[in-house]
Amino acid sequence: MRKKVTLITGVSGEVGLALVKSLAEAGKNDLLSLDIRPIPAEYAQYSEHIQGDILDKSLLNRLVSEYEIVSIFHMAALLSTRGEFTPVAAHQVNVEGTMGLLQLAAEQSEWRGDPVMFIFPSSIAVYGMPDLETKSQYPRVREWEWNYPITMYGCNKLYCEMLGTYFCSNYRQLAVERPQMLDFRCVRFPGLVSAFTVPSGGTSDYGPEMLHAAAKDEPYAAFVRPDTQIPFMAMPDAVAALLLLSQAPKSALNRMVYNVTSYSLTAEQFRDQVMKSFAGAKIEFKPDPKRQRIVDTWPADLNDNDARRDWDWEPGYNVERSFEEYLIPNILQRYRN
Ligand code: AKB
Repeated sequence: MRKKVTLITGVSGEVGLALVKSLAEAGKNDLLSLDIRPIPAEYAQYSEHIQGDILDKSLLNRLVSEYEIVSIFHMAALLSTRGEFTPVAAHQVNVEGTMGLLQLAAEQSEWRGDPVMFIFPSSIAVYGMPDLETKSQYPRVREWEWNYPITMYGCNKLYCEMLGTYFCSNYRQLAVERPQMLDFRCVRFPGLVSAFTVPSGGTSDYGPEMLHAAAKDEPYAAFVRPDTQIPFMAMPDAVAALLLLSQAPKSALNRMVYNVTSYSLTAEQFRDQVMKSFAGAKIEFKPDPKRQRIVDTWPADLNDNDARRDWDWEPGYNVERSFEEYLIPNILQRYRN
C-alpha cells in the first residue's frame, strides 16, 4: 500500500516554509515536500523532503508510484522581477511545472475515484492597470477586472488559474465517460511580508526589504516612488488563507479563484510603519523605472468580498497588529540572535 501524503512543492520558498510549519504544528503528519533546494535544517522535522525539480517527469512518476497523493499545495514559482530576467525559465517553472502537477493530480483523481485537492497561490501580478489614473479610479479590483498582466510571471499565474479551472471542470470530458476531476482552489495574494524570511525575485519586495534592512541597521533604497500603493498581507494570514480555503466545503465555493488581502499602504506609509519601531532607519526612495512600471500596473487594493462570503476569510492582522504583534517582535528576536 502506498503511503497517503499531502505534497508541498516549493517548500523552501517563503510561503512554503511558513506553510509546512503551520500544517505540521496543526497535526498533519503526512507531509511530503519537494523543492529544487534542500529544506533548511530548522524545518526538516516537519516533512519528508525530496530535493528535486518539478520539471523532472521521471521524479513525478516515481512520486506517484511510491505515494498516494491526496492533496497538493503547489508553491513553487519564479516571481515577477526574476521572471523578467529569465522569462523562458519562468515559463518553464510556472507554467510547465504547474501543468505537470495538474496532470498528475488529475490522473491520481481518476485512479483514486476521489478528487485530489490542488491548492494554487496566484498573485496581484495577474492584474494590469493601464495607467495611474485608472489605478486610482478603480482602487479595489474584483477577480475578473483588469486581467491584463504585463509580466511573464503575471501571465503565467493567470494562465495557470485557467488551466486549473479547466482541469477541474472540463479535462478529458470528450474522451472519458465520467472523468473524475481534481478539486482546484486558488487564492490571489497581495505582497506578502514575513518576519522570518526575506523574499527574493519579487517586485513587492521593497516592503519587506526595507523592514529587514532597518532591523539589521542597514541603509536601504526602495526601488519605487513613495506614493506607490499596493496591498500587503502578513505571512501568517497568507498561510491561514491557504488552510481555510483547503478546509472549506466544496459546496460553499462559488468560484475557483479568490482575491484575499489585508491592508493597502503606499511605500511611504510602509516606511512610516517601519520608522515607528526603528526611528533611526536610513530608508530612501530611488525608483527603478522598470520595476516601478510593474508595480504601477498592480491595483492599489483588492476586493476580497467573495472569499469573505464563501469561506469566512478575514485577515487576522490589520496593519497595526501586523507590525506591532507579528513583524516587529519577531524581527527583533531574529536579528538579536
Ligand atoms: C512578486 O512581487 O512577484 C510577488 C507577488 C506579488 O506575487 N511577491
